[in-house]
Amino acid sequence: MTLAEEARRSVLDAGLAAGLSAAGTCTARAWDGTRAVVEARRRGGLADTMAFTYRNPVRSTDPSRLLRGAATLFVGATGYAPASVPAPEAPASARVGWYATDDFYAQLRAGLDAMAGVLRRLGFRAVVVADDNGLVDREAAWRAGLGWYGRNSLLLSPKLGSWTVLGSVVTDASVAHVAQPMADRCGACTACGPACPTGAIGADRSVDARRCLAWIVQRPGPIPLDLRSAVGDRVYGCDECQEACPPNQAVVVRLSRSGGLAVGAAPGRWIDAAAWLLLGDDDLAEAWGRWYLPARDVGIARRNLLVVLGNSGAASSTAVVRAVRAHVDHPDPVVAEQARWSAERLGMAVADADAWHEHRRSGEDGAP
Ligand code: B12
Ligand code: SF4
Ligand code: SF4
Repeated sequence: MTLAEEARRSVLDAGLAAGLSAAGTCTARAWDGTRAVVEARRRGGLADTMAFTYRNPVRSTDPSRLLRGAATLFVGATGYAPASVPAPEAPASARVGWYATDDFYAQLRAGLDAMAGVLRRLGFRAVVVADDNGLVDREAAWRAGLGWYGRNSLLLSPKLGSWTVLGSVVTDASVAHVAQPMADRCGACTACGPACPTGAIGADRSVDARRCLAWIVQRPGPIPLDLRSAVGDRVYGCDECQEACPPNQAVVVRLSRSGGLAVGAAPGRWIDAAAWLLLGDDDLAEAWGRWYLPARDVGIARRNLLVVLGNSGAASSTAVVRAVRAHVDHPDPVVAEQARWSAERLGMAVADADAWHEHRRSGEDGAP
């Protein structure tokens, strides 16, 4: 059944009123070209050990796998452009990717749920999908005319930049409106490539996850030795290829002037890495909260916090030294090895750390 244009608009308006910054529609036919790209990236090793949309490319590029009789995607984007940039406070502050400084996905889901609600009230079926393994979100957004594919592979909207999280409602309602996918607007710009600290961006607009810090800090196991310095102060996410992007910078300037679209919750940008490391496992898992943590393994969080301390140069901070020392004999070998690397980088002799642990075991005060 076809949805009249007025009803299509009312669905989009419901999403915009409930948390979306932009919304549009496209047909729900399978994206064979996208499937071929996902498979080629996986074959070429660019997906590393990631599952996500790579687990089942046939499913993640065909909306009818999510809803039989799928006809249309109502696609939404929620903006999170950082309107202000707070300064770090702790001697070793760890930086959080802008997209994770607040729960922007909750806002996105609220908008998508609102669109799904209207569709269901009109008698249609509707399934919400956002940032899971079900669908390649960017392809839906591109086809719905919400933005163009930047050279850094991100979906860039003229109004919001790439500071967006994306999702869709798959429905069996048909619409007559045909969106025009947006043509490339990067033009001659190539700023994101050299801005990437690890050279992860390919000439074909691909990102090699094996070198992308956003994946390196999520991936289980030790952080590859040759990438540890490049991780710098990042504990979760990486924004370099977005911050270097001129259209993104223009969005930030516009927002900070207008005060509109308040986003980028300032307190979420930095965390005190040493203080978090000294938390017990349950408290650390709670502090990590909604951020992705494979198998809820809090050792990955400790590993990231330790690499940040190792890169901090803050060897004169008692809290930093104490936090590193407390992990050199950690039962998780990945954590212990990372702590030893960080101790060495800070100029703390590991033997010294061992001696400290001996003291601690024999009941003396553990403070350095
Ligand atoms: C796996 C994944 C990652 C991986 C790999 C990233 C990648 N580039 O593939 C890692 C962990 C590295 C990652 C990092 C980040 N991610 Co991520 N990630 C995903 C996930 C789960 C799947 C992406 C996917 O399927 N990739 C498969 C490949 C094939 O897709 P692709 O690179 O987009 O390929 C297309 C383009 O290359 C395009 N293309 C190529 N050449 C050409 C030429 C022309 C002319 C055209 C038109 C198109 C085109 O066609 C390809 C097929 O569609 C999605 C969520 C989802 N379910 O979709 C989020 C998602 C892509 N990530 C997101 C975010 C926010 C990030 C980070 C910014 C987070 C951060 N701050 O750390 C970084 C950015 C890194 C970067 N430069 O991409 C957002 C992106 C929003 C946006 N505006 O684009 C998404 C959509 C999550 C969401 N639902 O909001 N991510
Ligand atoms: S997120 Fe960081 S590491 Fe990944 S491609 Fe962008 S700049 Fe490079
Ligand atoms: S930095 Fe330039 S090339 Fe890269 S995505 Fe932004 S506009 Fe495109």
